[in-house]
Amino acid sequence: MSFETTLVLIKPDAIQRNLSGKIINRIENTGLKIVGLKMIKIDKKLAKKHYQEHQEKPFFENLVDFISSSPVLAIAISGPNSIQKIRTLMGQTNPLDSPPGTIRGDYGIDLERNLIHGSANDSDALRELELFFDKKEIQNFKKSIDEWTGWTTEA
Ligand code: IDP
Ligand code: MG
Repeated sequence: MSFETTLVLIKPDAIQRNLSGKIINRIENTGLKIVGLKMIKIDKKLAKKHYQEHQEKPFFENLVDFISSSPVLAIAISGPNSIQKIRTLMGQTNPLDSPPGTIRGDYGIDLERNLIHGSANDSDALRELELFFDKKEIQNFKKSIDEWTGWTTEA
């Protein structure tokens, strides 16, 4: 088990469709812990940095335009294996390939408007968290239910 912090973005489509509460509820239900949260309007410069791995892709311009089109919620989420757990909760990149029970499977039909971003791996998580949060904006705190969810820090 690895103790990790990951970055989630609740994308513009989810905010516009009033789905952010439902998505946050699913994240909280897992036992993972929200340790940072803010609403921001991503500018083009930040969007390009965040999606730098896709800069050669044909959909890059659309992706940058979409993520900066309307506010998002940036959320830092900590806990055991949080990177993989969030990816599992999200479903596949294309909502069509995402089974019911996943966020993209339940709420999406469009590859571009797929509601949520989650960091893909350790190095992406570190890089993306730094783009969206100052260290002082991350709250490391205990909850009394931690022992019941298996939320433990590694020694
Ligand atoms: P991920 O969000 O599941 O990690 P990535 O491959 O990192 O998926 O792609 C980033 C985002 O770019 C996706 O969430 C999706 O909105 C968009 N995207 C990915 N592939 C395509 C495509 O082939 N056409 C249009 N948009 C795409
Ligand atoms: Mg990705």
